[in-house]
Amino acid sequence: MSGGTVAAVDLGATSGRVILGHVDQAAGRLDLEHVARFQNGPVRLASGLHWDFTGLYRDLTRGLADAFQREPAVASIGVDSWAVDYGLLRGDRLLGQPFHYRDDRNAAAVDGVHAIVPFAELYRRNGLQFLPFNTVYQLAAERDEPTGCLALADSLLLVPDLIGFELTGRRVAERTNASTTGLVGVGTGEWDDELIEQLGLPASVFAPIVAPGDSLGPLRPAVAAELGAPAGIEVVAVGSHDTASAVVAVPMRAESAAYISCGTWGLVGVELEQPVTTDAAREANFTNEGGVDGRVRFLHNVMGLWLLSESVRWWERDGEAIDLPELLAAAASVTATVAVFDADDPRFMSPGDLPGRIAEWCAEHGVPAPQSRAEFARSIIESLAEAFAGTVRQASVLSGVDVETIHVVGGGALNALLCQRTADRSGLPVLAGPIEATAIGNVLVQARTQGFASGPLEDLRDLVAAAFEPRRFEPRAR
Ligand code: LRH
Repeated sequence: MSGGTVAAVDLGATSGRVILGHVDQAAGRLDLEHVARFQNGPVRLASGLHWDFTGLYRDLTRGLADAFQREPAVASIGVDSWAVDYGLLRGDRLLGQPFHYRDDRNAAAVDGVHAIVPFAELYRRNGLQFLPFNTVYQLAAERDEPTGCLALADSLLLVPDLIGFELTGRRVAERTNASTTGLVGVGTGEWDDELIEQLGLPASVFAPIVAPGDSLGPLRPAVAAELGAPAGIEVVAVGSHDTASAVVAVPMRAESAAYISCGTWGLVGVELEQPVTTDAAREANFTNEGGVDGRVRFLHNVMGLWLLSESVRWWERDGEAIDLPELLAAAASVTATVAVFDADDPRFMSPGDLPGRIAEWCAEHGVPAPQSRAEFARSIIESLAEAFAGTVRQASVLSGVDVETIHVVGGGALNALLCQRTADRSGLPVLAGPIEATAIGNVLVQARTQGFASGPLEDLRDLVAAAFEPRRFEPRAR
């Protein structure tokens, strides 16, 4: 076995990137080469909050063209993105820009779905925590809208699968991401046709499920020509749910560790071999999402760095530029006690005046609201650290994993204050990094398909641990 290079397209809610991964497991080599980075974000149209899919596709294909220019010997391409959102197709034609999961059309559909299949029954079948934007609720909204496109569509593809389709012409549903729709059986990993029928959704739009590591086949010739890619380059399904890819690259010992994949969201949980769908897990709103190699991502969504990025966006709305490292330094030197609010409160989900909503939460709960921006930032970090610590404790109790270490991966691993306060509030050491865990997980699954690496996730994680030494935060007295 020798090494080689693959290209990872990793799309987050605020930015996307194209990264080359050079892997040679036998030689202990795993390194990343950043090729392109571009903005992403919601676009508000008359019909609601959408993603600019065509802009994203343009940016990622430009990035891939750059990647092939730098490294003509790229062996394959893998794509991951945020979960739950989809595009509808009629033939090859995309029916409109995909909706953004923060659009509020979903809320109205929730009761209708639960009237047909009560939540407890839904949880037994799909094992998913309640999030108002799970695809199942979005599709119920789409089905009921007079202008909804579901009735026109002959296929539905989640965002990474939609990109895979544009690149190769092949329609598939990658399993880890399909597991976030709410329409996949938690025990079977296959579409739950009975549930789909009960909800009055058209079964024929769902594509065949494939597993991470499966090949989607070569690029369409026109795409290969546009990218300057050699003929025959294939697209490989990775853990196309970004969180599934991130968990692949957590350098942990799963029997004694929890992870926090911290970006826009803080995904806090443990990796299991079997799902936990007990009443207690349902009541704590824990999810059993599909992981790579059939593992289970038993976790809960905490609001994450969205609280900070959306506050900053609000403060910047009149054109003022805020320097994030400066704001975080000011937050670290706040000595006053700041409010610790419930970071899980659904009022923080939609875009807009987040500082105002934090102040409103404080007023309702009789605690003094932060005053300065530094105090707001500190209050957000303390609230996230408290939610992270509490969720790790719950994950441990619900799953039986005796958690000794917490791994923080993703952009949040760069936030030393957040990592330290998570260690302090949990009483456990925090190991921070890698920051690009999602891209690394994407790269490693492709590398295994290409024969540049082999073995179970544990072997891949050994490679990560050696290549990206984590930064350690010891818990201090609070
Ligand atoms: C993180 C994430 C998360 C989902 C949310 C929609 O990027 O994929 O796992 O719950 O976005």
